[in-house]
Amino acid sequence: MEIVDLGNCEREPIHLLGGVQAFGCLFAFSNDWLLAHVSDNCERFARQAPDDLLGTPAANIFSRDSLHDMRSRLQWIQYSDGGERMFGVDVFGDGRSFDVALHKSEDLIIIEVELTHHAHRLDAMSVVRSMMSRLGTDIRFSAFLEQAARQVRFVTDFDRVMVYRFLPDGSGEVVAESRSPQVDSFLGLRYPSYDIPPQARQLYLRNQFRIIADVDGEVSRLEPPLRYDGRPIDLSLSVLRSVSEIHLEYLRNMGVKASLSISIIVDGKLWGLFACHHYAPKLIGFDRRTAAELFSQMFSREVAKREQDEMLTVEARARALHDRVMASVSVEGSVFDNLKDYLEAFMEVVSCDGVAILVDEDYASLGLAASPEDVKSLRKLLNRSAASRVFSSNRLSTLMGESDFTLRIPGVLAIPVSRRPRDYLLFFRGEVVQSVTWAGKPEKAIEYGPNGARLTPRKSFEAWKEELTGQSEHWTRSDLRITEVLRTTLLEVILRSVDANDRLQQ
Ligand code: BLA
Repeated sequence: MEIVDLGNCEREPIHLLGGVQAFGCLFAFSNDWLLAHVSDNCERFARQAPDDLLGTPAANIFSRDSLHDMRSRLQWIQYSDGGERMFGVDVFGDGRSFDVALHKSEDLIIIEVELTHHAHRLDAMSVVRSMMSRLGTDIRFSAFLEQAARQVRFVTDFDRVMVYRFLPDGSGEVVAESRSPQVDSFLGLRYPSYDIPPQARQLYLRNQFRIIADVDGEVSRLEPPLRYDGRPIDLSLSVLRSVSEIHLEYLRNMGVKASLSISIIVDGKLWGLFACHHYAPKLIGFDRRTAAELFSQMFSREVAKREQDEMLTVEARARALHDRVMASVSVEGSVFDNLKDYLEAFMEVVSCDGVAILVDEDYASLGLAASPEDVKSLRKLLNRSAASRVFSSNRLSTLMGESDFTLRIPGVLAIPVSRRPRDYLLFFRGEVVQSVTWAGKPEKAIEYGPNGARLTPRKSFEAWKEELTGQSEHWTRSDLRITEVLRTTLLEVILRSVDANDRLQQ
């Protein structure tokens, strides 16, 4: 049987493609500032062909002042993983004005230049300041995201700006949008995780801004293509990096001619992207791109703050419950007796359809309830999972098979109360049939070419509806945080109950 390996998406070496988008020029210098590589479009910039430039000192290529600036910027780079930027510089000493990005790639000094966009220059500082002030902090989250999309459209002038948010399974959804009236709405559409492969997500944490000025645009190759040690040049931090052909095909299939994407990073993780589309080639100046990137960084902090505030509110509620329970725990009561009176209170702090307590053979429940037999089979599953860990699932049938029980109660969150045989406080959630609209049927398109089978971007993005059944709402980070607080409550109740000694011995 032929084994088809479809890892081509994951393996695409997007940082080693050896080219830049032709609107800018890349110079790579050795440590002693001799030109080691240059993109083959250099004549338009430095007015000399690659062969004339390679091996020459930077002082023969750049103006004295600009080289002086570059050298001093280089000192800062060692303190960060990013790069430095300079705007409106007369790089070649001939009166033309360029914007410059500077970073290190291993032992190479990389200088990227592009012509300054004079037509729509902007003062990035004041623009970002007013963008932030327009965001508004006391509005609902959805309105806040929409306002952010509007601000990014304001500064980039792209046809469609989306806030694309990653979901726990790696797929993503357009959660906010601002668009020109001429283009369709993508709001609410879902995209599968392999549309943005893992190495791309990894890279987007380090390099937070990507521009594809023209999906059919020219690519300028680096000359020579390989480093002195025979390896390709790592272009991870480049701002002009040419983009994977697979992804260009994806955008062409969508009908998009230019794209921008800006990372939204919350708590060190890629939370989402501002994804921007334009239906004609579009290059916006480096100053505008920088303003949009800076805005995204400040916006990311605001998202983190909102998530943190929500967590604090949730924790405060759980702590209040803790205090209430602890104030009235009876030292004469058993663990079961002490907990069963609080089922209603537990249900108030965790959003759920039912709650139950299972201690030895004693079982009490409130709201949506599992039968004692179902709960015992659930306990078998729970006892097999890691001790003292909170267990959660929003699709129990994947672990226990389909049954009346797992279809009726697909969502379970279980907090272990003791060690062996384990007792549990259980939260249940009923089924929620979710209708998901995918942008195109998310099936993997396999194509057979000279190198065997490979995954290709899908050709149709026509909305495709899927009804997701047999699952409950996801348990969120705040749900899990509350259960952490409740675990401490449970531990203290156990310590104070009459059967404490028995339980601790187990
Ligand atoms: C990269 N895929 C990307 C990027 C986005 C998406 C935003 C970042 C690059 C950019 O700025 O355009 C996907 N774009 C989307 C999504 C929306 C959007 C989901 O606008 C929703 C609105 N893609 C595939 C398949 C493969 C693939 C099957 O569909 C692999 C075979 C690969 N996507 C792929 C690769 C990159 C990518 C390799 C990296 C491109 C690069 O940075 O060089």
